[in-house]
Amino acid sequence: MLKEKIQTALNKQIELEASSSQFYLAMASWSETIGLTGTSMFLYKHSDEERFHMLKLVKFVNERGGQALIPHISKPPTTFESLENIFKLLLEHELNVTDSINNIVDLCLQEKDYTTYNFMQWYVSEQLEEEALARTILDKLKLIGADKGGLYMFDRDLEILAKTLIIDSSK
Ligand code: OFO
Repeated sequence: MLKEKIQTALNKQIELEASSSQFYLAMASWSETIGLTGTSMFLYKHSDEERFHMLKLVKFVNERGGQALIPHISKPPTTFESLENIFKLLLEHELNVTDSINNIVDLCLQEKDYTTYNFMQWYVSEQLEEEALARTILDKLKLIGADKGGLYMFDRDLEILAKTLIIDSSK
């Protein structure tokens, strides 16, 4: 049985993952409207991944005898300043998510809930990958600057990357 404090923290995380999914979906849609096909494919995939992160938590909470709460999500932005702005916001958001996951891991240790502690390790590794990817993308965008040819190549690279991203629901 899940302790109340752990359940509350996991339900907050469900909300955060759901809001990540909506946020990246808004970014994907905006990118698509300005012709950045590869970037939008990558962000649609990222949004799906976040939904999967949310679902994994929902199932875990319910399997442990708790009750997962499906949250109400506030409306994400409809436009963004630039491509660089998108990935800056994405990295900032991921850093918040990492803090939140680290807080849950701390709480698990305080409450001696080693099952949830083990379960959360998957999210710890996932955050490491997501932060690294967002930083790499931002570095590339800084290098490209205002170069239109570079931007075209960047968008094509993200299309290729999006095609290789597999959401492994068996993990
Ligand atoms: Fe769920 O990893 Fe990003 O937010």
